[in-house]
Amino acid sequence: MSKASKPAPIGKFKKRVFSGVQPSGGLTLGNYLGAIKRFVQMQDDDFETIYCVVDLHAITVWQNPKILRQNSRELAASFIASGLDPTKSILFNQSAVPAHAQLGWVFNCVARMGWMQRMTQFKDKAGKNAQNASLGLFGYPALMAADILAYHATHVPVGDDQKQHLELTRDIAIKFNHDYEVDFFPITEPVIGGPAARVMSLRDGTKKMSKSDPSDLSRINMTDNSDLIANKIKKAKTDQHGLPSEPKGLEGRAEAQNLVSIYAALGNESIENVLKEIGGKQFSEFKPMLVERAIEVLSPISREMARLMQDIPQLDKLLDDGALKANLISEPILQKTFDIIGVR
Ligand code: AQP
Repeated sequence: MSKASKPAPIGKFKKRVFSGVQPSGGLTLGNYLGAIKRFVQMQDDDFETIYCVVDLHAITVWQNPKILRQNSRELAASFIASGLDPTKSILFNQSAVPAHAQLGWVFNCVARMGWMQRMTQFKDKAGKNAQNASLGLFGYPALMAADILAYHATHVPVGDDQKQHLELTRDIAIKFNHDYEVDFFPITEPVIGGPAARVMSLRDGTKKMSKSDPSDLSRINMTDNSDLIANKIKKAKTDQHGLPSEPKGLEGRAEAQNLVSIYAALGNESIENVLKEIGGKQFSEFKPMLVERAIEVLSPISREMARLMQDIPQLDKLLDDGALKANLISEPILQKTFDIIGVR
């Protein structure tokens, strides 16, 4: 460590979790199993937990303002309905805490073009029309690094699709610390794993389940009622083989692998255990079991979401209180960053 970093009280990293979800549409089962369910588990471990509705990320693709506001509230409601406790975790809107955008700019100046050009999510989302994509979509990972590092977060629970962005967050922290000869930003640990780290589309087992997929049949939304859930699972793509008794039998069978992984994650079981139970069954027998389990887990969450959405002022207050707390942590880290880089 160099002299520039000498006794910096906020340079001692405590175990702190940060993660966020975009209010870019209704939440999917992929968001729930890959991220939110684990957000809730981590708030009961030995961590300070900070969770964010990342609305500034959502506008990297055009959003209808009225719908964006509605989606942000619905997302906050779904966090709480899934078990996130605002007395244990900090929950807020990204745009309500200025440090995100301000540190995001600093990191735009740390990250390299070559790093950004390697990001597969940009390539997937911009598609063939990359020249027409927003600059924000290209710079998304630098803002994500700011979201995390504005809190000196040490652990970030995310789905497998975000792994590359988290590696970039680590690269940004390392380059910043190196360029300014400090030991200021932590090198964040991704928390990825479990049977549903990447939930796939119900229509194509090689594609991620996503809120923005044009086909509603490709995903289970957290607000789907029991009939819709049953119908989507009934129509989910499968193959002509029965279910194996061991994980090896799922190799090369993307759709079967996906449905079994979802079943395991919903029941907090391992894939091995599930296959001991369902091995030898046909999809016609297994799908009703999956429907029953999905409804059992999702129905209470969607009911609670609907109840929370009845009281918007209360929800808004909760988010505002969260933003005040988030600001108390991130503002001193931003000010110290400005001090290190020689502005203000
Ligand atoms: N299919 C998935 N399986 C497991 N985890 C997933 N996540 C998203 N999809 C899956 C995780 O959910 C968290 C929030 O993601 P996000 O909304 O911020 O962005 P995303 O990854 O781009 O999610 P979507 O649903 O695909 O949104 P759109 O369609 O708007 O781009 C992250 O931790 C993510 O890993």
